[in-house]
Amino acid sequence: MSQLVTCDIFCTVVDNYGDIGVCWRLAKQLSNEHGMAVRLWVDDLVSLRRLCPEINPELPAQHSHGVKIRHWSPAFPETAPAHLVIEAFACELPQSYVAAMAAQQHKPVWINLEYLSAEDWVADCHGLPSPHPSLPLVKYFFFPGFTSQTGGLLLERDLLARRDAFQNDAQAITAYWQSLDMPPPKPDETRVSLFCYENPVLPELFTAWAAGSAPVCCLVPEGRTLPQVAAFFGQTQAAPGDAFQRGNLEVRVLPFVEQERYDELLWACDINFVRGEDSCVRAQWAGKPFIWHIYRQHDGVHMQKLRAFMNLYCASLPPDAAQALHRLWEDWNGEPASGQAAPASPGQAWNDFQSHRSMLRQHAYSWAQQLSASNLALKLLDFFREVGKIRAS
Ligand code: TRH
Repeated sequence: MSQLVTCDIFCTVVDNYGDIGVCWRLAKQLSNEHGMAVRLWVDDLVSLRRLCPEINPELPAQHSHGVKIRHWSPAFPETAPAHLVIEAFACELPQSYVAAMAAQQHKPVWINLEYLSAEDWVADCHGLPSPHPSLPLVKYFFFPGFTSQTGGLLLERDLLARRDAFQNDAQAITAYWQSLDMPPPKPDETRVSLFCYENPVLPELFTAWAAGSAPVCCLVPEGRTLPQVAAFFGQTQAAPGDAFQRGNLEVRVLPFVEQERYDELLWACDINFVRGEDSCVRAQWAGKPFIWHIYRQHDGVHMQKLRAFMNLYCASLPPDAAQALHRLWEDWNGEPASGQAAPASPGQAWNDFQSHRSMLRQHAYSWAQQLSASNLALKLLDFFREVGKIRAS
């Protein structure tokens, strides 16, 4: 791009780290890979600091990783709007900023970046315009997704090459385990990362691992799951650095790492349990089998979302491997697999899943290759140029 393109990303943190996780990743990518001048407005700098420890939550404005970060407080300053304005997850833009957008001769391209879903309707809604009811502005819905008819997924330019280099370098992997103060996996061990919400079936899975015939080493990043982990081992609390053993199960608690380092954990483990949105996408890029703990919604629509994704992900798998995966995912999310009366039982589902491991490993790798054709940042920039051209003509 010849002219310096400016971009404002607005993010409110609802809970957890997914909203800011996605915005932070996108902000870095637009700046570092596409040379845009990016400003990220976020209402909760403490959450951003978890992903990027150099952030100072006290500062109203600061720079990190090529991005200008502004604390989005209720008293919004007078601000010249950017060329590209991204409202993440339908957070409401400050009125004064919207008025300033409307006053521009060349109106900014205004995008509402939506949550990720594999449901069919996403392709129909991706890119739809929504004219402002009273101002000369149009907002466009941009839906991330898994097919070419959607907005694609966040993927850094060099991510898959870095992943391959890491996964093919035994020394790098050993050094990684050493950096966590851990030995390399034993030959018959399954090493698992576990990032999830509070989950009533977690003790059952732990029990199955403890009683299993081969060792399982489970790495749990610091977070909401720790009280359950502690309770399983008869402790009152668990903290980073703690290690617990029962039967063939070893659980180690890890610190919550900087966002850029979380990928290595996913690349190094055999199987990853992930949650929400962003870690689920990262697990897919890792090219390893993964189990998704979906973010629960009150009206239960999360299970439709989960099943839509499962159907897409499993479409090219042999039926028995697909069934094993469906069962474990559904049981982990507290629902018995569709059409089955038995209660959710991830312990049993695990054994079946394990018997398809090598097939699921190959599938996970080729799935990542296939998905990489649909890159969100590139699609967003194409969309921005297209809309900009229509406006100018
Ligand atoms: O934190 P989440 O549960 O976020 C959720 C979802 O995004 C959900 O859709 C949304 O509605 C809700 O928030 C409000 O899970 P998610 O999306 O995986 O985000 C976690 C982020 O934390 C991700 O960017 C990866 C990052 N992370 C680290 O940086 N270091 C770590 O050690 C770990 C475990 C995660």
